[in-house]
Amino acid sequence: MLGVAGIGLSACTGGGGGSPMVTRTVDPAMQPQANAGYDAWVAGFRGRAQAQGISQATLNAAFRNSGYLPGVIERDRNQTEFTRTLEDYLAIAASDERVSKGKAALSQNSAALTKISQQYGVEPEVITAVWGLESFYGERRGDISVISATSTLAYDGRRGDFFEKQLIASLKILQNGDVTAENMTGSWAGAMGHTQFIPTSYQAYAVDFTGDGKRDIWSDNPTDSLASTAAYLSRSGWTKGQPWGVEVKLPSGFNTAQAGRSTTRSPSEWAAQGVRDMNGRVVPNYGAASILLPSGPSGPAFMTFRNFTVITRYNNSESYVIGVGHLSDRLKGGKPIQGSFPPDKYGLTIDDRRALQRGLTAKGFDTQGADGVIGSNTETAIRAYQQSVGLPVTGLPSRALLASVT
Ligand SMILES: [Ca+2]
Repeated sequence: MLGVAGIGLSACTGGGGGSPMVTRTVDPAMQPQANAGYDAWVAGFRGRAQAQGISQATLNAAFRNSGYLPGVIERDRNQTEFTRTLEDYLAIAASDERVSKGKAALSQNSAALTKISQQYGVEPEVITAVWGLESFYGERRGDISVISATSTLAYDGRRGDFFEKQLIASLKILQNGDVTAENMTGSWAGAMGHTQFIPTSYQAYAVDFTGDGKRDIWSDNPTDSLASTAAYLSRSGWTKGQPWGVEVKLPSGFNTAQAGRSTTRSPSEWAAQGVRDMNGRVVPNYGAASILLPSGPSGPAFMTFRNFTVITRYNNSESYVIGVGHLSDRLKGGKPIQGSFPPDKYGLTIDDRRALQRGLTAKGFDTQGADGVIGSNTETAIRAYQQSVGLPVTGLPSRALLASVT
């Protein structure tokens, strides 16, 4: 969250299948390794930490089993800035599996979620949707030492100031007794627990909802995490009972220059231009609204409201916000997105891509599922297939490839 890659949708997705990621890190690059430069940096850092109120004892406990993680630097360097299309993102964010697991999670935690919702004024489905996107309902919380990860990134320096702040916040959390250094684990970038709070967000928003005196977002019990997420959304201005947005139909000839978050009008002004919901009705007045066309004028259209902006405080990615919003709608029993997405850059629709994945798999080149998202598993299968039939090995989908496997 907050622009730091968590382990939710930013990793272990794509390429079909919903097999849960292994939760135990076996990668040796994610085990502390000797590094003299890092050690010297930590020695200097200890003084700065003490000046900010961190005790010698806390520092000793924190760094006893922590160290430099080369794998963290690797992940930081290899963050490809390619952005998934909204269609691919939603295929993952609101996959059948994520929706059905979310419904199960809602019912398993209904007592806690009801109380949390009453206290903070955020719908259970919205809290659960954040949980689903951030950690697949707790399955992918991350098991990397937060002290190791944040100190490695602070030492590395590419975003040194940011991660030194996260490291200081982590040490304050330890000093406060909320968790031990061994149990303070998270993603490679230091996002922790069921809803992937970075340490400074934890400091600002985490709450103890179970009443045991600890704000415990790390344990299997998600209650404190879910309440902390609700507290965060509430403090960011969430309005219960209002949608994040609704899918709409635009009239032909709609001036798409009005699309985008910077233009807001009342729903009645949009209605006067002919904008309707997917049932042909005027959208109720939920306050100032924008029209978003994330996949261009031929893709689905959304009318978004203030709650959309609230979710951006959690993660300022339009796809993320629509993902949370749409997943929460699905958990409430809502329909999939009804508008059709334009074909991808290869001229393939999601149905074409699914047919391609099924065709490859049937021929013995397993794409690990047929979700219509071309990820590394599908690319590997394409390469192997191309090689086997003597085609140029590109790993890229195409209409010709689809025709040859179906
Ligand atoms: Ca607690």
